[in-house]
Amino acid sequence: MLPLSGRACIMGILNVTPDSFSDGGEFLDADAAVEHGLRLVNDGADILDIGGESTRPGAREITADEEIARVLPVLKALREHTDVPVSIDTRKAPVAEAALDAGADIINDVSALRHDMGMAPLAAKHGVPVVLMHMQGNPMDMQKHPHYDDVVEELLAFFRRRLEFCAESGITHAVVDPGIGFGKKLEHNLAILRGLARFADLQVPLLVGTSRKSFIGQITGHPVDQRLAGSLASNVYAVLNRAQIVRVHDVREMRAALDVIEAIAGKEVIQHAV
Ligand code: HH2
Repeated sequence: MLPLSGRACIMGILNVTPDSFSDGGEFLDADAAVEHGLRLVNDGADILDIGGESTRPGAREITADEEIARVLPVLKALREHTDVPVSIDTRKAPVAEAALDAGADIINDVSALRHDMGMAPLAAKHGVPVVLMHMQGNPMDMQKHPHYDDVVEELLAFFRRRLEFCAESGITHAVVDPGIGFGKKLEHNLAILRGLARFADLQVPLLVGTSRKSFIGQITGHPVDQRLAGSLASNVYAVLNRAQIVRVHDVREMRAALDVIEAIAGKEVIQHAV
């Protein structure tokens, strides 16, 4: 189940990969990954999102076995130390299945269940929530020529179709995520963030992931290791425009930013914002 209580919820990113765009290689060692995951929980993460495959632009797809070998030891060890909900960030049903069997609670699929046809029946069988992220193209080619006539309208239409597919597949809990940076130019990312409140029409929780992404670098000129301020600003904007979950690397700082907003505007800020 999703830990949604009316407060904005923080999903802490735990990448067990050699090549993720901002923290690749930092937590490839299982002990370091577990230690980092527990630090994120201590810093205020409501969900831990564990991923074993980078989906940065141009990333090479790895095999399910490789991905399982990266994430499973970390997930199993984390389960012994914390009961914080864990989501598995994968497009592959065998990886999701191994993770669910090891105690994961949520599937985070950047292909919105389109990459592996085994994913929807698996999610339905386990009764777990699924994050449906929008991506135009695939990681290999998505940033080559992204094109939209009306990006927000096109994403809303996409999600209506995917939510229908979920209902037909027996999936009862879905979350939508516009997929910032996935087949989108700067102008598209900005239009999506500006139009976030319109995603409330879909009547399912909204997740947004801006953390350290390149659109922040395009705006500020800052390299990936200096995008904390831009990440916080964009996530605060998202929460004030109805995002219920923000997916971030810097949990401690995000928690503090949300605590301040809540102190000013009240805990129900996400329900009453804009
Ligand atoms: N972004 C990334 C990966 N997974 N999942 C969702 N639902 N939303 C996102 O915006 C999203 C995601 C990319 O970020 P990161 O995990 O830091 O990098 P990489 O894919 O290089 O591992």
